[in-house]
Amino acid sequence: MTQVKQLAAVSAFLQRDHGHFINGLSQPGGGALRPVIDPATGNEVARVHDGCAEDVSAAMAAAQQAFLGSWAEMPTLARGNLMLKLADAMEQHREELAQIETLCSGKTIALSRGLEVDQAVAFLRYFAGWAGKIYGETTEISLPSSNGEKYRGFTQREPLGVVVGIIPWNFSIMIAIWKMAAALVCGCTVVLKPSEFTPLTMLRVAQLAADVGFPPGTINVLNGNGGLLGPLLIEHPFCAKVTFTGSVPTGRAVGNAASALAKPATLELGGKNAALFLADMSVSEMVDGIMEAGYVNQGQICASAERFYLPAEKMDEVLSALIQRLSQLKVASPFEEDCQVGPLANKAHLEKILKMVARAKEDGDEILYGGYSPDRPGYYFVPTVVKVHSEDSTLMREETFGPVGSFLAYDDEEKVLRQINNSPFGLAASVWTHNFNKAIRYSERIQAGIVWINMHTFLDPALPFGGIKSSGNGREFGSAFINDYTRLKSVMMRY
Ligand code: TXE
Repeated sequence: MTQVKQLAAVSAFLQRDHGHFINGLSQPGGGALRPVIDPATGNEVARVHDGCAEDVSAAMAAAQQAFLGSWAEMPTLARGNLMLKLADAMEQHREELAQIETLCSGKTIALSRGLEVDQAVAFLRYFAGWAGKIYGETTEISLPSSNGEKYRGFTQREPLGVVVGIIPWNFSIMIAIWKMAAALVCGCTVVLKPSEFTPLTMLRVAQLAADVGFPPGTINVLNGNGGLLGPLLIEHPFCAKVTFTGSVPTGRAVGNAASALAKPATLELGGKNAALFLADMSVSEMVDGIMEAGYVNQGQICASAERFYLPAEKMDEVLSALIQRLSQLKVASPFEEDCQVGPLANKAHLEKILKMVARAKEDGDEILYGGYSPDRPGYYFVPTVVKVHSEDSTLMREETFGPVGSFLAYDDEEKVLRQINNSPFGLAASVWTHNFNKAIRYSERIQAGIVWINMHTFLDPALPFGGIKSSGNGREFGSAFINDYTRLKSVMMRY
């Protein structure tokens, strides 16, 4: 089958001396070199210098200078236009960005193009459209004046300052763009810290941003060890806010570090998202829904479903049709155009999932399909179907962040709603049925930041996204992001 040919631009980019992008320039720095591993082969494809305290200071100083100077002085609409120009440049470099992403994350090339780059471009354009539309309010002053004088008050939204964006490896471009675009359109500047596993894509995007005219310091990228750089960035006096997507334990550490200094933090953490199928759905509709909800990008999407609740009378038929479907997926190099199952994103992640499957077996759950690494190089893992014996199974409570669907049969809809809500997490969920009355009522009762009806994992820039309970706080997208990246100033006058 057609193997994508590596672009000359990608080969040349990989050979460069990589590190950071600070103050409008690629700045490799002198830190230790960390290999970038292609998860499809286990081979090294590039090396990137780790950042240190001096690099943090340089990036934060550049971002602060731009925040107070060039970015603040630029008319709002001109900022939006620059964001649109960056979106155009990313579109022009779509294949190059997609290939770098696939090399670092193992995402299939089709998903890298269509989900990673195209979606990032769409979100960037959406946020650019907010330029000039971020308003305050005027208000009458409520208390009476004593000498006939009058008062008037108004509020205005002010940018917070330098935003530190900490990015995971599952969508190294798209999630970085969510955070960066929201910050920039509000008038903030950014220092982005990509995952150690996917350090390259945002270096390329930052260069494209400089090429289209973003002033030096508005977009900075700092690579290296999150445990070292994260606290240094958050505690830096110029850091006005942190926005994080990633695992629950790291998110808690980030939230604690920020709140200790009274700095706002937007935390988008994982979950154990549920998908509830009501009995009126046909077997093939259920299988389509399960594939959409649980197995896209090998389940490495924070909003993917991992807990599936199926009506008892249809469970076995659905699972055998699902296994049939999964067994037909093409496992291949993610650079093959028709690859449907690529590798997991990194070795540590594969090892974690293998351990969780071993634990499920100890819990007495039935691995009906998959659950192992196929015999080939790289970090491949066969999409897995597990029939769990109880809602207390580890697989019903802890996130695998992989293609591991856990299935529990139910015969009482009231009871299943209680089971769905009996989770420490609340990021996303879905209800699948032709009965719209029930769908709406159940969506109101399910405790999650977003509930889809007859769909799953579809994120739109116009609709706010974020979790409740241990899945985080703050909201991205829609108009809700404005609260997270601006502060309200009140002005009062006498006349
Ligand atoms: O995530 P981390 P990791 C889950 C997934 C995976 C597990 C671990 O199950 O197997 O998390 O992955 C930076 N202060 N998810 O270790 O640690 C780090 O450098 C500040 C789910 O990659 O959460 C990276 O840039 N930052 C998830 C980012 O945090 C720190 C997506 C995320 O890393 C830091 C990714 C610190 N002390 C993994 N320590 C989702 N739900 O979207 C690390 N970092």
